[in-house]
Amino acid sequence: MDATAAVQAQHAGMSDLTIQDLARYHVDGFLARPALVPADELPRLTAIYDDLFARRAGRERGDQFDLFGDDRDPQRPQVPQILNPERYAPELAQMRFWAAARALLAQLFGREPAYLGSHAICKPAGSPLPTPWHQDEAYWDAGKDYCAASIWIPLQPVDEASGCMHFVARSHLGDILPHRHAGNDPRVHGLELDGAVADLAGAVACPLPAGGCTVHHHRLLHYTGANRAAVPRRALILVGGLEPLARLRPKDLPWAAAARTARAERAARAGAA
Ligand SMILES: O=C(O)CCC(=O)C(=O)O
Repeated sequence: MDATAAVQAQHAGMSDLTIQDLARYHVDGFLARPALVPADELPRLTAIYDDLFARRAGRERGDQFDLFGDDRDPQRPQVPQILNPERYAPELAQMRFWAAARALLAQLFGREPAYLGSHAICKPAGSPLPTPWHQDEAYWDAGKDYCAASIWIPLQPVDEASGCMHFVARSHLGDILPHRHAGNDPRVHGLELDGAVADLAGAVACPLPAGGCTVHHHRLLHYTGANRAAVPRRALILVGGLEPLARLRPKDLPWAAAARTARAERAARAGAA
């Protein structure tokens, strides 16, 4: 049995991407799937998620912060985010949806992912803040090349009024575009495209039911809108990929050196990465 067949056999029945799905992902850079989290796991997943934000898990080591504020006041984040929630609730990585995400990535890459982690972004009810257009790779280590994807999972139904994902198909085939810290404020962790550097006119919105997912390539341009709903927009995002490759010359990502975030200060004080 060759390596691809072995991976497929190991995950048999857990991910059912068709050959058309695989082709669409590689051509367009994204997919939308109506179901990833088993319905009977959703209430427990939501309870764990809410508890992590309520107890400010990871704040001291810089893993919980305000994605779009100056992050000084832990009581009033505009859009709270948690990196590595599975570090603070290890049961997340034991749940069936996590295995289903791993199987989906194994099918996409034709190989077992070398890593799988997560982060969580909770947009409060009535939040006017979009997550601006960006590419995930703009946040990552400039010294490495990636083969990675993000699986974005809403824990309640989402549409254009409540902050669903939007993508620019095929934008993953181009370069990393210029980014800056949102609002051009280096105290803000969140990034945005720096100026009108991309054609966003053909962007596609991806409404989803609770527990569905989108899957996007690490270089694809994406955005979520404000949350005009009366309930928080909870999203859990799993990120996995093949072993990153060290580059001879790092990419030029000047916004990374410009960052002056309170999150990074807390991480440094805690001796965390
Ligand atoms: O949930 C959001 O608002 C943004 C998520 C995002 O940018 C991502 O998953 O890469």
